[in-house]
Amino acid sequence: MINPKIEKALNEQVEKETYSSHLYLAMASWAETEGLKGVAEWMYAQADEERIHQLKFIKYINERGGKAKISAIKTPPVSFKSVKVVFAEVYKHEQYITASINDLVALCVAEKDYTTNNWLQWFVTEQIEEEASVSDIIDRLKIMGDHNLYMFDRDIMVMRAAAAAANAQGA
Ligand code: OFO
Repeated sequence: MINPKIEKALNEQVEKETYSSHLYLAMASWAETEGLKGVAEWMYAQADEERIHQLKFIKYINERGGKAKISAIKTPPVSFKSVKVVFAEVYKHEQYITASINDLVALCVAEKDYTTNNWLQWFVTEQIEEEASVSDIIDRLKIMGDHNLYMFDRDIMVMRAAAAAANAQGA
């Protein structure tokens, strides 16, 4: 049976992963209406990944004898100032999620829940990748500048397709 403190913290993470998915969906929709197809595809795919994270937490809580809670999620912003602002927001958000995963790990160690700690290590690794890929995109944006958004958008579309192909091969 899962420790109630851990169950509560994992349920808070369900909420955070759900908000991540909502936020990226909002960014995808905004980019689509701005004609930025590459950014939109990247964000839609990212929203799907966050939904998988959300499900992983839900299923783990239930599997360990707890009860996953599905709560109302705050509305993400509808529009954004620029692509640069969007990716800066994504980076900030992922750093927040990384800190949250680290807090979960620390709680598991304090509560001697080594099973959940072990299970969480997948997310620890995932966060390294998430932060690195966004940081890479921010660097590209800096190099290309605002006047080269068309190129950037195509570039990010190619990046996403390559990542999807690599994932499909690994599956
Ligand atoms: Fe779920 O990793 Fe991003 O937020």
